[in-house]
Amino acid sequence: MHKYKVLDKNSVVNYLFEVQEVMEFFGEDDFEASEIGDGNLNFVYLVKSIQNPAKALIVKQAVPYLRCVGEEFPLSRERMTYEIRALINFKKIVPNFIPKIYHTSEDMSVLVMQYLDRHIILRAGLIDKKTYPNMSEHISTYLAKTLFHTSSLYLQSDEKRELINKFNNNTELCKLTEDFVFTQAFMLHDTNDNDNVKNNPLATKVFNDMEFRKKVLSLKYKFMTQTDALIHGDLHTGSIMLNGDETYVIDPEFAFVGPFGFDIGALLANMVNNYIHHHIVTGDQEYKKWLLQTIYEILELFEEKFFELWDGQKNSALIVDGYIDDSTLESYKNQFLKSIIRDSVGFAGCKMARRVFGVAGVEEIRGIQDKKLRNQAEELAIEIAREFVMKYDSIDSVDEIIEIIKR
Ligand code: ADP
Ligand code: SR1
Ligand code: MG
Repeated sequence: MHKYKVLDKNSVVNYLFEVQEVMEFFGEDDFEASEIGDGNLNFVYLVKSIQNPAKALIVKQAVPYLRCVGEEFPLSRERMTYEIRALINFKKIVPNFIPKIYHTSEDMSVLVMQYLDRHIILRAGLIDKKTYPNMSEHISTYLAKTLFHTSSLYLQSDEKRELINKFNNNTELCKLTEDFVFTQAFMLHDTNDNDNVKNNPLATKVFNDMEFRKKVLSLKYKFMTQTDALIHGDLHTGSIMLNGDETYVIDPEFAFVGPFGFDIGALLANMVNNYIHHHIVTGDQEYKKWLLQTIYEILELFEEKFFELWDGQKNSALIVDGYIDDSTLESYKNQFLKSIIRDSVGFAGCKMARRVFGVAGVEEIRGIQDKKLRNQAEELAIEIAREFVMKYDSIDSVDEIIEIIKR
């Protein structure tokens, strides 16, 4: 049992001396740490053997504030407890897509995991126009399996409630999403990127768009009340590390039992933001085509795999075998899947739009140096995001989603 203290690159090494799994991993080797975190919330240390630098581990620690703002934005370190729990849960369901875990400590808000040394962050790969032939296959499996196996379509009633009890006090991070994704980015607020908001006609238009805001409320309400499945909660392209062969999902500290469509929507939003980047900045038609094809495949394969899992499950909290005849069940399932895709589109719209003026921008848009191009990218992001949000509840096919992006 450790009393919590914030680690640095020296004290993290001393901490690890007392962790048996880590000492076994490094054996006789000495090791040293450097801080490599680039996320908004936490500190991430790369710990390497001095004698054999290829041997390395990652140590992640949550501190009691928001890293990207500083100590003036307190945020309890309890978020690491949820990240640890989620990783353990997801590891059981999709072991190939979750890094190996060596050590966890809720007391120290520390997680020690496999160093993904041959993998890069998906966002960086997409900016760099890398293609990943296995990505849609892997991510659709990840989504279908994690969502299905943690839902009432698979679990029994008591198991589902137990899952909710374990995750749904992740209050602070859920509130961050309610604020940053569904609220503050669409109104004048001091957390926004206010240098960009001043005298900006697009910001004025967005902040006065009450029809849009009203529709966002319907999605925010779903986020706050729908307990469908254990979701990652922040599945943007910075939470995926991959190469041509392997795909890993990291950083599930926002996990809670929430709406089916939220993770799918997060990924869709960030893929579309990348598409916008290439449309405006690089103009690379081939790459844009690959992005659209990948988005299409992720959504189609997700539906296919989710159906398949459901077809194999005869008894669950929701449906007991024999309750409903086959053709009625089939049409119920079709309607159910359609509603997941619709919600995903709505959430994607909120998640795209929040990246334009809200607190946390994305490299693909906020990182554009040329002011004119950045404005064009922002306009297109808002246009697509708005269409997603306004039309989400009448979307009928994946083709329609692709058409909205292309236009
Ligand atoms: P935050 O919670 O602050 O967003 P992340 O979990 O996203 O932190 O990690 C920040 C960065 O650390 C990632 O973008 C990635 O570069 C690096 N990182 C995190 N986990 C690993 C890992 N297992 N292997 C290699 N790099 C990692
Ligand atoms: C200031 S925290 C902003 C964002 O970072 C995380 O990755 C989540 O997306 C959160 O909304
Ligand atoms: Mg992150």
